Amino acid sequence: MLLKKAKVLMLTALSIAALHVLPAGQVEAAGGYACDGSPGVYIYQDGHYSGACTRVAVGDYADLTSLGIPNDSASSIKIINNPSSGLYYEAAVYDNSNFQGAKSTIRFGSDELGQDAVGNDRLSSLKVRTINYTEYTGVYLFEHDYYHGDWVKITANTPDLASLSFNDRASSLLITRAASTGQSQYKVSLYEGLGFSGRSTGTFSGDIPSLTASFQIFGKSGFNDMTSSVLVFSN
Ligand SMILES: [Ca+2]
Ligand SMILES: [Ca+2]
Ligand SMILES: [Ca+2]
Repeated sequence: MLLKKAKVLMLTALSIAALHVLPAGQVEAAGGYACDGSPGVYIYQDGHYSGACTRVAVGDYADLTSLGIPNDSASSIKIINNPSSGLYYEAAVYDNSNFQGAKSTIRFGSDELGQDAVGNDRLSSLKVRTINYTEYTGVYLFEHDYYHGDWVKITANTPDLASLSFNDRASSLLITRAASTGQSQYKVSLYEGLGFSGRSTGTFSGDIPSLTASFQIFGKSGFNDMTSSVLVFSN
């Protein structure tokens, strides 16, 4: 009897796992799923990807509670992409229901939502979508350290960041990596002045979690909130 029960349980577990191996072209139904490592957006109740977790599939969710997630409880978000299928996930998260109020757009996860516009324990609605490789790849400049806050993506030389409303705002920087090799796809030089003038960080190809800490050769605040133009080279 016990053995039979165990067998049934095992078969159930197998069929649940099989659900996530979708035939090519078939899209997973919108909704909340177990945090099983499948691609998608993972919403955690606590910071640093801990506490109760729900994986959210592509869809618009005007009220977070429809996913079984308590309102105003989310503290971190992890993104798991599916590079072999060319699918990258983006979560637009809102303070209020019906996609209203403070908004953060997250492509690389947030270990502390309190560092982003939406805030800690504020999340009430969200939209999850996939973006393709072209939309995903680039050099991302972030408003705050450790890839938090507003961001802009650039893929070409940018002589005036004010054109992207990002003059003297960058505090961290992330460069996407090729799915096949894991290598950074771009090299970057940041400049203090417009049109690639003034002091420069020199050329680098790695992520910079803190422009303050990484470039203290320029003084106490490093290269924080100083960047006005950027040269971008293919790597
Ligand atoms: Ca929380
Ligand atoms: Ca809220
Ligand atoms: Ca900043």
